[in-house]
Amino acid sequence: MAGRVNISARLHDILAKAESICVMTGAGVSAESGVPTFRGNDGLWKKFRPEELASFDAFIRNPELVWEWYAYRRKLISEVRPNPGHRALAEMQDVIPDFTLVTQNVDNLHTRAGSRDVIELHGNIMRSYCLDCGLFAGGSVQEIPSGIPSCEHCGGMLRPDVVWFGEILPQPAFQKAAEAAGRCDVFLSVGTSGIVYPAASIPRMAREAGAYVVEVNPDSTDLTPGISETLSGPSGVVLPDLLSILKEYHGHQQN
Ligand code: BJW
Ligand code: ZN
Repeated sequence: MAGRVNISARLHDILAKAESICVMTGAGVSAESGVPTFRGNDGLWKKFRPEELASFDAFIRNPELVWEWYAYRRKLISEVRPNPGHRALAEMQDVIPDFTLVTQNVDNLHTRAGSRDVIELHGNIMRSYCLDCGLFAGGSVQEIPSGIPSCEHCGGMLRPDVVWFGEILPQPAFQKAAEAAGRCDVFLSVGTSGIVYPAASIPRMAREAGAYVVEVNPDSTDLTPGISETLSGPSGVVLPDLLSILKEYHGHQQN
């Protein structure tokens, strides 16, 4: 059911003409599935802030603790389901000719909702790789490690395939995201606080290249001052509304 969110006439007009849309999501898009966001009290695990656990230094200092955090989160994520926000984005890819979905999330929920070619800026919590030989392991939602998992090939210590503070983002992913932001007509920044760089620079790249930048978030964020229009509400409500509008204007194309 469309029409619950107040969308300007200007945005209607822009959505009607849009040929290229780029969306970047953050933890807020998964909040309605029951995955805690990073900042705010629900982000705490055993009294640790994510910033205290999400670094290579923290991992080397106490790999048991950091793996315990990831095992807890893998289990939690494996028990939740994509929500209407994820599903609306998965449908948008068949409505808009040039549609790119970029996510900071590591939870795999966009792919589980049916999105194809999701650009993962911060990796994927379901994968691990060996610190010694680089071999990738896991990938199974069911695989919840206990203790420190080790490499099947060389016995080395595995680490989660995610991007921690101080680490470089996967360059092909960042490059593709920057290109999509640079060519889109509409950029949606969904459920992110815009605090963590370089991901937070992507909406600005879109704005500088001339896109209409829309923020979907119940709260204002660090990005809000540079945004063209704010749609204030939960992504599970706003994104299905945007999808309905896009379908009205663009019809439902089949692949
Ligand atoms: C809803 C909702 C609903 C709720 N609907 N919305 C000083 C200045 C600038 C930069 C730096 C600096 N000091 C250090 C840096 C660099 C650092 C950084 O940005 N730090 C900042 C914290 C200051 N960045 C890095 O280190 C990055 N690498 C890098 O820069 O490399 C270059 C370099 C290397 C070496 C030396 C120097 C430079 C790497 C960043 C990696 C981030 N990794 C994490 C963890 C991933 C693994 C894991 O999950 O365990 O990524 S941190 C965490 O934050 C995670 C997230 O992807 C990321 C962003 O969080 P997000 O998604 O925005 O979540 P929240 O919780 O912040 O916000 C949720 C939002 O949802 C809120 O706004 C809610 O209102 C909203 N919401 N319900 C819609 N229903
Ligand atoms: Zn190995």
